[in-house]
Amino acid sequence: MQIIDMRNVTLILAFLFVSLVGYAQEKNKKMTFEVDGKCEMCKMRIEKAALGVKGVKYAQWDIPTHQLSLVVDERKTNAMEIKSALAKVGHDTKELKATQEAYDNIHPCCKYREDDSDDSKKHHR
Ligand SMILES: [Cu+2]
Repeated sequence: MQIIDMRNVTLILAFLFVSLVGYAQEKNKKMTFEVDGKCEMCKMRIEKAALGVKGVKYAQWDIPTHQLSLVVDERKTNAMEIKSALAKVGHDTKELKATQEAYDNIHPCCKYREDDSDDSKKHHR
């Protein structure tokens, strides 16, 4: 039996440290957040905008729940960057609202803001 060399211990510790740092910045980090939208067109626009951000590997927006599920490389991007890309194409998130100009550019059927306001009156005849 050999006594463990201190250099090996140092190597092991260094390896553990690197793994921990690697863990904090995940290559395939899953995240989910809410994005405002309404329909199939919104879905395409939201997913396209998210995937257009460098480091986003997977994006799927669910129409009924408004949840955007992502897989991102945390070393390349972060949630805020993705949210600003979404705001640019006219979609709101809790932290970041699209400008009126960006919102005006989305298709009329996608006007989710009006839909969220009390539209019960509009439907009364
Ligand atoms: Cu839409």
